[in-house]
Amino acid sequence: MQFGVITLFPEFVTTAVQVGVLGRAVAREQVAIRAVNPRDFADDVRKTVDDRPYGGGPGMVLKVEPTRSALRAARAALPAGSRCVYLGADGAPLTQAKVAELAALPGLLLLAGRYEGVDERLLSTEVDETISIGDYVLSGGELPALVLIDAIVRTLPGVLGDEASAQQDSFMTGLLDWPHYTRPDVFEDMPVPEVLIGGNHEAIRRWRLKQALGRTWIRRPDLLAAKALTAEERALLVEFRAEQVVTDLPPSRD
Ligand code: 4GX
Repeated sequence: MQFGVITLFPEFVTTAVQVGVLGRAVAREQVAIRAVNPRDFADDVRKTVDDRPYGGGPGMVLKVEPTRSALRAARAALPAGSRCVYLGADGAPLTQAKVAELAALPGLLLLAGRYEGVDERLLSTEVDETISIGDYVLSGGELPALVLIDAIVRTLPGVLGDEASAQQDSFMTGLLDWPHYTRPDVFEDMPVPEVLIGGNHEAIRRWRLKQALGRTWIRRPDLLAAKALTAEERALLVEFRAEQVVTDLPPSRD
């Protein structure tokens, strides 16, 4: 898959994508990520990319002409059927379903804004959709673009090993992950749950499913409400809730 990123900080993007799973996918040429700077398309001697907002107010707005030239130069290098996304807090929330949808494309052109935003005429003519990575304010769209690239690339076939790609199913099920443990079997009086040491794979599967259901019930009831549970899952959640009530009680005095 090929990505183009329009950014005033190309080194930020090209450096970040050299690390970890993403960096390995780039090194193996499973993905290509190219950053294009609107400043390289500014035609005046000062290399102007921003200007004051019509109507007044604080801050600056990214200009149409150099940004559109950068977009078009990047688009020319992407395969036919690629899509253009603007990253902004006013976009549709990013979900794993949206990640899966975009991962099926041959290429993605990402516009990372700075300042108070981008001239609306650029968004209305060149951008297919706006995506938000969450309800908080950042100082630019580069981190959201990197979040989107990372989330997409790790779903591409051959990028993660078999073990890790099975793990990724966890979010696809609509449940949070279960707790994980490694050696030592006792750390500062805290033992690893007995069932994980026993080697009874069916008991371990049930324990993990129960913990995932319980955690989702406690931490993200909204996710659980959206999920249709099997009879086994309902029974495990009933068990988890029964155990919670008991452990939440103060210790007995007799
Ligand atoms: N999820 N930002 C966009 C520039 C901007 C400012 C105002 C439009 C209007 C963000 C987020 C995010 C910071 C990207 C401001 N664009 N992007 N940028 N949250 O906060 O995606």
